[in-house]
This record gives sequence, structure tokens and C-alpha cells, in this order.
Amino acid sequence: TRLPGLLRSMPKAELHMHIEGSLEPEMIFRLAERNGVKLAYASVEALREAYAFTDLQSFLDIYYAGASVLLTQQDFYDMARAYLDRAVADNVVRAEMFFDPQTHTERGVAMATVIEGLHRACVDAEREQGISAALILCFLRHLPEEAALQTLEDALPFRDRFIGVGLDSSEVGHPPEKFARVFARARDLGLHLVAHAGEEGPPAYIWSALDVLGVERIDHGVQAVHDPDLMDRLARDRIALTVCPLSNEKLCVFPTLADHNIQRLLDAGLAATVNSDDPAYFGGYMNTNFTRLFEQVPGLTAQHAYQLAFNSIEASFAAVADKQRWQ
Ligand code: ES4
Ligand code: ZN
Repeated sequence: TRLPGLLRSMPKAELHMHIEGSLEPEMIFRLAERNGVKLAYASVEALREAYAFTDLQSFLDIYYAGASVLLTQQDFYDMARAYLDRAVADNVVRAEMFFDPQTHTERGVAMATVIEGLHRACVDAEREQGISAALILCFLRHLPEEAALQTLEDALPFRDRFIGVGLDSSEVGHPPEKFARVFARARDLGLHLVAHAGEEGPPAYIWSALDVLGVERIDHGVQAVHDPDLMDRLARDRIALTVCPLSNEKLCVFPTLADHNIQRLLDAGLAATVNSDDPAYFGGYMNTNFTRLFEQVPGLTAQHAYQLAFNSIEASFAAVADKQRWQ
């Protein structure tokens, strides 16, 4: 199956991308120079050569190093505008972008710098390019829950500048229930709730993301296929899975892209979506994820393509009137 024209032209929502993961090597070097930050790599080529990952942690180590060049509000703005330009080119009509404030506040960057830079980019892209863009604040799960609680408090002066909270970074050993209190607090604040679960971690982490944290979507979730009762639950409640095909390939979640289980998820009636995760690190933005997936997985049809685009808009946190306009 190929369908490249349909895959590229259909309006779609991106629900799972880390804005720090959109930093291309060229921009990392440009910002390092602009800010006087020393990098551990001699050139763009040497940095790109380091992008050979064996699992999630091997990626995260390089991803956090790349993010160390971000210092000023303009840096966050430029990064987000560059991503939103690429999203518009891929017919993304709605982008919900994760950001990791702890990666920056731990280096002495103010919360205001991070959020105002990203927010201005969303406002300007909406006005100039017509894309709908929103921010989701993610907690780093390898750090203690107390740090997540403090991060949420620090972000409260900017409560109207993000629509929800998520949970990312090293999954195994850091189950969702570790963050029960901070998610309860976020719920009280009226924020949307999502969490990474079942990328490398077991189905039990997807269950606790749903039943302890109360999340509305599961980021990744591809390990759900190992638990038939969980598959029933996800299908019955139409819990969206924000699946990231090229990420799964690059982090060796599946041996090859052809082994991806997205068709099993869709054919079981789950609300799977396609997303780019960290497009600068994993080999492509939205349409490359769609076209390579449909090239490699033999049974995928135009019906699956339509379903994936429909699911992405349906599962977005956009206003109902916007969703109706896009569908
Ligand atoms: C991430 Cl692929 C992935 N998984 C978990 N946390 C992340 N942060 C950025 N990319
Ligand atoms: Zn992710």
C-alpha cells in the first residue's frame, strides 16, 4: 500500500510531539553559537552520527544534551515556529505540543522564558498560518513527584497558556501511580490529562495511567496488545493512543517498521493516531511517519488512513466547532 497523495493532503492533528525533540542539529549549533554554549560534538555531522539509539534511555541522554542550548525566550519561540512551519506543510491543522519545563528550570532558565516563548509562537502561527496550536506541560518521571508538584505550582501564573499536563522521560521503574497527587492537583485546576504509558513499560502502566491518574489519552500505548482485557477497555472507552511509528522503529520498540502493530490496534477498534514524537531525532515529521508506515506495513488501506486522521481530530482537545470544521 502507498497512498502518498491521500496521506499528505488529508487534514490531521498532531497530538504527540515534544517541542524540544523538533530541534534539528543545524538549529542546535546555531543556538549554541548565539548563546555561547559549549557542545560535546564538533559538527552538525558528528551530532547527527550520534543519533543511533538502542532504547528510550539512549535517546533521552542525547535529547537532554541538545536542549541545553535553549536559554532565551527567542530560542523557544524560534524552535516552536520552525516546528509549526513543518506542521503546516504536512497539512496539520491542530498541533498539541509537549514541553518539559524541568529540563530548562533545572539549568536556571525561568518558567516565564519557556512558556512565554512557546506561547508567542503558538499565537503568531495561528494568526499568520491558520494552524491551531496548544501546549501540554510534561513532568519528567525520572524525578521525584515533589519536583513535579513544584513545577506545576511554578507554572500557575501561566495557567491560561497550556491546556493540560503529561508525563514523559524514562518509563520503566517510574509507574504512573508515582504521580497520583500531582495529576489530582492538575485535574482540580481543570487541566487535560495525558501520560506516556506502554512505550517500553508493561500494560499495568497503561491501567494505572487510566485508573489512578485518570488520563484522557495514552501516549504510545503499543504494549496494550499483550493484555486482551486492556484492549477491550481502550476500545470501549475510545481512549486514544498517540502512536509514533518512526520513534518506535528508532528506539527498537519493534524490530522493524514492518513489524509495527498499528493495524492490530485499529482493527481491534482502538482510537489509534499517528504522530512524530521527536521529529528531528527519529527521521521525520508527520507526513513521513504516515508515508513510511503505509509503505512498510502491508495491510494498511485508504480506510485505515482516513480512520487515523479522523481519530486524531476527534481525540484532540480542540473546541468542538473547530473539530467539526476539520472533519
Ligand atoms: C520521549 Cl519517545 C519519548 N518517550 C518518553 N519521553 C520522551 N521525551 C521525549 N521523547
Ligand atoms: Zn513522547
